[in-house]
Amino acid sequence: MTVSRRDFLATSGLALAGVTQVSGRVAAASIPEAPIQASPAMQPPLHPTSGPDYQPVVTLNGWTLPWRQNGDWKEFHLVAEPVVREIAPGMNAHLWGYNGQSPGPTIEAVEGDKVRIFVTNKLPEHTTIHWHGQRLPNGMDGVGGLTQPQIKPGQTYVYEFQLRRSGTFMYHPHADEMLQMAMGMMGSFVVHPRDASEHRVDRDFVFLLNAYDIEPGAYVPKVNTMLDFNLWTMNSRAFPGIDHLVVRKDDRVRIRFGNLTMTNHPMHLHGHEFEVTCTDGGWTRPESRWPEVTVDCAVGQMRAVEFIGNEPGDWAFHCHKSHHTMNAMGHDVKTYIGVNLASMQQKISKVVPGGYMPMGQAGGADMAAMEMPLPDNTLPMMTGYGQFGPIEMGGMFTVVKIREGLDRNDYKDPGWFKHPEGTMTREWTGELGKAAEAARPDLKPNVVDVRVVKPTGPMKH
Ligand SMILES: [Cu+2]
Repeated sequence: MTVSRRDFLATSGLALAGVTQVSGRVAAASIPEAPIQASPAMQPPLHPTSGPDYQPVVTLNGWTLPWRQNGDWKEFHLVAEPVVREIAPGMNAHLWGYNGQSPGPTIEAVEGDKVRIFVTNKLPEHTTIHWHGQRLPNGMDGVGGLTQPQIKPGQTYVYEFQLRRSGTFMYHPHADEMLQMAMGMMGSFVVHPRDASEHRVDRDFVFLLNAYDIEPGAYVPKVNTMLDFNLWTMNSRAFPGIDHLVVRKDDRVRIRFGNLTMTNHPMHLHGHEFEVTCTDGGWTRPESRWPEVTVDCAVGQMRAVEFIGNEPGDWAFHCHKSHHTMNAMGHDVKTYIGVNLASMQQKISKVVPGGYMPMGQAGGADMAAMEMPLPDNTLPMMTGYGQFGPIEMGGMFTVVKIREGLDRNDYKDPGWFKHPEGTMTREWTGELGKAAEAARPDLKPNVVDVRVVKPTGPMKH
């Protein structure tokens, strides 16, 4: 649901405050409406109603910014402002973003278009927007201090440039950049080829990889964290909150993603091989492509991968760093695999009042199914159920759902895959053979017994 800013403000009892200042040739009266998006759900693609045809992108848990045509110019209006973003059901984060969401809306236009983008700053500090990957006049590049003065709170600036290349781009602040990106300020920017037959696909998905450090029970990210983030997100959503990518069997699919975290993400697709067809530097030459099932996306890079979705099923699509498919967790938890916890628990319980419950003796899977009491506004470390039980994932994980018989541009969740007879793994209940049945004393786990000593005096360092 897209609501106009005026409607939203009216219903929420707020009023537009402050004077907007527009630099340049455009009078304040002619500023286009800045629509806002109240929902974190994927909005239907925005098909062009004028100009060249193209297959519009769908933004995971996001939306495309409506524009208006004003003479030669396609006009957009971004409002930088504090937002509340649902990271997944059960957890809201207090972020900064654009037009009601973090990330901001996807900007979508056509090669050769002249775009005029108004940027209104409703943050408590100054900002700018840098148009990552675009060829443009230097003064439109959005680097605060270097190519423009920062946009002060209450001011509106206007950026004007012609889109010289089609491809996959993004936008983000270049002012107090570390803090503003750690707070969620970013968005995708897709430029379609003028000739709709070039680089044509049937489904075109886009999202940004981002990360937050929000302590369990808190709402605001810690903005000075450098590496040890605890929420690894796709478009500020963590599994199981991330939209599934619904694909009609035999569709040509493009997935575009950019990385604005502080580390790289090897993005891995199950069941299909793909080719990297586009980066934020432009389309790759066909002779430079090779098949992959994982592609690393370094910090500040974008990758678009393409494949034919011809294997029906529920295919996992995720970052292959296993810590990035976890939600908030403590990283200094001891490893107890192989430790005799029953005896340790008994011994510790004697010295710790209130009892002690160790976990993880047989591994960590028990933690996915365990209902542990959590602080309010906290996601379980790994969660989300499939049709066969807990998926034991969090973070940067979602599912590509390939189905026969969908309509073109139908992105509705088709439910879980119904596996055809005889195509699923199953428990073997027949003969095991000697090797599997025989005991292997040489492989007996080396169980460690723990000695617990009650401290008797002040700790010495
Ligand atoms: Cu990752």
